[in-house]
Amino acid sequence: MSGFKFGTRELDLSQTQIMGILNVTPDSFSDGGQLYADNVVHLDKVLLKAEMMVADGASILDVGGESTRPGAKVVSVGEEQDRVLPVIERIAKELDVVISVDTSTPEVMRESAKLGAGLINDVRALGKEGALQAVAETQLPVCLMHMQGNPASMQDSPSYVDVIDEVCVFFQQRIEACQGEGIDKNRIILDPGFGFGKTVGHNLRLLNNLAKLDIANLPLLVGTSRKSMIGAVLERDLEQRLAGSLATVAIAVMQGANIMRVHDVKETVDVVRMTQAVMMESIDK
Ligand code: 7PM
Repeated sequence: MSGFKFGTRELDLSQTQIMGILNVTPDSFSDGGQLYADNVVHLDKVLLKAEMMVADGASILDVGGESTRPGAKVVSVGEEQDRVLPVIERIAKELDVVISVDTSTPEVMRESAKLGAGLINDVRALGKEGALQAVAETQLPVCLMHMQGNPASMQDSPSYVDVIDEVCVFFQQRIEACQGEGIDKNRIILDPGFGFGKTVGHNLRLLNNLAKLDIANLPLLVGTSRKSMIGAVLERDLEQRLAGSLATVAIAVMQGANIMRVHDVKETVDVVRMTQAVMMESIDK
């Protein structure tokens, strides 16, 4: 699994890589509010935050312009492009990092690829019309995330016979859909989608059984940072979820997670290094 290609860059996924979250949305969740306010992207603030995350050890930055929070406002394609594309262009010019674009929109996928993105991260697993074809054209790798339902209603009444089985079946189906459009298996990363159409119980079960999601040896991406499952267990508000988030990082890394999508890069790097040292029984990397 070492030497996974992200466009022009390559990362060794035998060591867990850190993906820093750069939300360019008006959402206060995930501290996006400061980077995007009064309907404009504050490019210099975004770049400062991006630089900091890279200095702290992030090898991937995930740039997102559409909030997938339950009940969030629908964002037009034009608006999403205005939020995301300038950020990608600027980071690609100035930083040595893989740029991931958190989008479900074919036009945004195509334009992002032209500007230097190295990964398409789609919470809808290329379910939108034209998304499979767009990714096939870009030649970029893609993260396929599992979600039950759609962002507007996914948390109304999530229900599974067995959440692990159903996530695995979903992965198999989306992998086949990708292959049908000419997207090679070795370009695919899988993500169980914590919080996306799942109760706290479903999320805890998935995290405790992450190693069972090993499908065709494909890399796993995990995003639990500050999510409501942590708030529910610890009864903590958003800004009080760092320790809980870091606990989930150790648990995921122990089970072979290849990429951790997080807000708190510096702290996560330490937990990843410590966990890997235990797994290797050695202080060398
Ligand atoms: C509101 C609710 C704002 C939820 C933002 C979120 C994931 C992702 C997101 C994930 C992958 C967040 C989420 N979560 N992409 N995008 N995996 N691949 O917590 O878990 O940032 S958005």
